[in-house]
Amino acid sequence: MDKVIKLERHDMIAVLTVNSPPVNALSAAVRGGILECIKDAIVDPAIKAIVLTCAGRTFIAGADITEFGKPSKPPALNDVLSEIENSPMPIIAAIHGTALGGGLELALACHFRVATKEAKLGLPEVKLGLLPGAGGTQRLPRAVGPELAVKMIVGGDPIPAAEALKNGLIEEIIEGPAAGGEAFARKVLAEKRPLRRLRDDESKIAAAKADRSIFTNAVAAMTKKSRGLEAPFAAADAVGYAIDLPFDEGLKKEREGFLKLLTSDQSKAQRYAFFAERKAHKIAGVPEGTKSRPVERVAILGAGTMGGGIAMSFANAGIPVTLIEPGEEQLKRGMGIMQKNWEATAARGGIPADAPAKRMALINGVVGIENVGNADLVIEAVFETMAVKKGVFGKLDQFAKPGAVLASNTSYLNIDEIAKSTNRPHDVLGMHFFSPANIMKLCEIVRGPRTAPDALITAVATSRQIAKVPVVVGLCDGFVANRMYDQSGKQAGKLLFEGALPQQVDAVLTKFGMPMGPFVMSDLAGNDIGWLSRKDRGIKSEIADALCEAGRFGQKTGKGWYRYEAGSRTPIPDPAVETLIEQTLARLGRKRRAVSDEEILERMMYPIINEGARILEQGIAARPGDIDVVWLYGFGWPIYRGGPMYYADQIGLDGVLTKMRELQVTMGDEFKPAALLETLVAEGRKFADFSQPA
Ligand code: 3H9
Repeated sequence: MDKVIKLERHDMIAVLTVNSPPVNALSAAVRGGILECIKDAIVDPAIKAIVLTCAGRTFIAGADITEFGKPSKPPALNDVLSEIENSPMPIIAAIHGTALGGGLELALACHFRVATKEAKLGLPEVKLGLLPGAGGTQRLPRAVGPELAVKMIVGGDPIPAAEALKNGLIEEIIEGPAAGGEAFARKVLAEKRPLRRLRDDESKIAAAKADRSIFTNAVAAMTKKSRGLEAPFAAADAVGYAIDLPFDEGLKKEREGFLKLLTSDQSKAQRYAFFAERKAHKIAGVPEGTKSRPVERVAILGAGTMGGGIAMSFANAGIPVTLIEPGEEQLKRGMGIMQKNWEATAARGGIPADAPAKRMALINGVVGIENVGNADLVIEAVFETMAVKKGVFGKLDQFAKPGAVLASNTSYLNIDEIAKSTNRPHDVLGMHFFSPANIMKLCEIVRGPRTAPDALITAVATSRQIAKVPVVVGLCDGFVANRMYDQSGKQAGKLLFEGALPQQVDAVLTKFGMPMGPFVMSDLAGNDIGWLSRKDRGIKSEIADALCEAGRFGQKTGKGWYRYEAGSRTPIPDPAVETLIEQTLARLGRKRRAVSDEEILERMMYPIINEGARILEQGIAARPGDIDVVWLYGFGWPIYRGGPMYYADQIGLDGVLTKMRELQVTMGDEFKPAALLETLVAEGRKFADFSQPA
């Protein structure tokens, strides 16, 4: 206990410090230690107040998630909290870093809370498919009122200390946690402040008791984007108990809701995703002690959709950008689009009114590649052909400063081939952003055979700095994301030849939880892009070609696989598309058949999983979890299904293999099972058991 909890007596103040790196999570040892120290301090006649604080980078960041799913060890967190709340002397939580989940719940059981300026406070349990299980849903509404409580509990995002102060969640902003907490404790004693037990304070929920719409409106606003998820709705119900029931009954109902979610498939998947994202930070083949190169300024080549979005991501994080185009006109257009984008976000209240000007000021738009000289990282986002890329990298070799990391945003091309056009292939790698690049969080960091480890971790660290989720991948056509996505894209096209309609395929995928189906996505991106590329490569796809020949390029032409009302982005199924499909099939002498939703789902998902297995087999991705992170953040895979590899484990690899074999017989070798899939099934293992050979 003395290792994780330290109790110091500063005359009449007991300072209790939790020291359990990395994030002071509430493991059994921490819970037990806090309980024992609090009991010790309370019975000490010299002690008049207790300050509860933490060492290291943060206040308690929540329950210890690694303990979930294992037999529970005493003491229960709720018992620790009721000892704190019922203490006869004031207990003050002195917060720095992040007080999250059980950490904030513990602070809410204290009589007073103070926090440093940069601290954040939140109940993010919904992001793990849970609801706060230690009184958070009952005490937070009593502290800040039901509207903000719903926002924090159902949305899961933390609030900064200033907002916490404004809303009565903390009493004061302090300089440092230990000294500030102690000074505040002395003030409480000097002023003889009465102990504030939130459980007994109903002043902030009184209005919602009289008019429940205050609560229900807040819930309706927060659950709008929670399609398919269980936790936000259960969490909202739990906040409702705070309004409708006496405290102890509410606490009991909260606990029931928490335990139900704890064993749910959704929460298991969400907790898996949490750890998968963190494991993806661990990169093999980087010698211990390798340091990331400093990145103070970046240059981006190309102010088109991708380049502009990437530049916005850097400016959003406060990093200055030199944005380069070969001509004035394209540059002006690119800069104008960024400005408009930010202004639209500011108009919606998403960023402060002065943010667009401040962010634009960080972007220096210039003409000419020779201007890359002062950048520590150069990201090329120019036209996607090898010849163009090689030309650009050849010039970069001439103008970029020594030691600059040279990244290509290519989504398919061979990074090593691109690197050959420089005399510094060790500085070259891929940083593949996803469209729209200012929104999508994934960044595939493509490692070539000659990429230097420090260049690699520089790209990883920099992408984290701009709030992206980096995943290191190896070299192959399309890397992880597009290589897998193309498998389902191919099937989507083929399903039309057999009788499915675009709206049926899309509906199956959105029901599964994907944000949109492939045909809505294609309408959004522009159907002509694929058409032009097919023409270029001499490839035919009769239905998609007929669609484009009819001028149905997608949203931009008001019709594509769907039709769109003027000014609307809502896809409306169009009988004209069904006719077009039927005519094309008749011309090809093919007959439509009924295709079941089940068949659609299997044919869209299993080839993805199979390709994922090949990617692992070939060492292109280090772990199945890395592939899942790619799908979660690159394509909006529903987090409550973990990712395609996790999903495959849940439905059973033997079932996937059997179906792939069946489809191979009827449809051909595109359904040939991956060797790794065969091996895992033969050995009775799952993707979760897979690790790359050392
Ligand atoms: C809860 O509290 C339930 C209660 O209501 C009811 C209970 C009855 N447990 O993210 P990082 C590890 S639910 C165990 O890279 P950062 C993490 O795996 C919980 N481990 O750092 C990583 O390990 P490794 C509610 C945890 O600075 C290391 O710490 N709380 C936990 O970017 C560093 O993590 C949450 O949901 C944990 N709770 O971000 C908060 N948290 O080095 C979850 C982290 O071996 N945590 N680890 O890979 C976070 O959001 C971020 O970790 C935090 C730090 C913002 C704290």
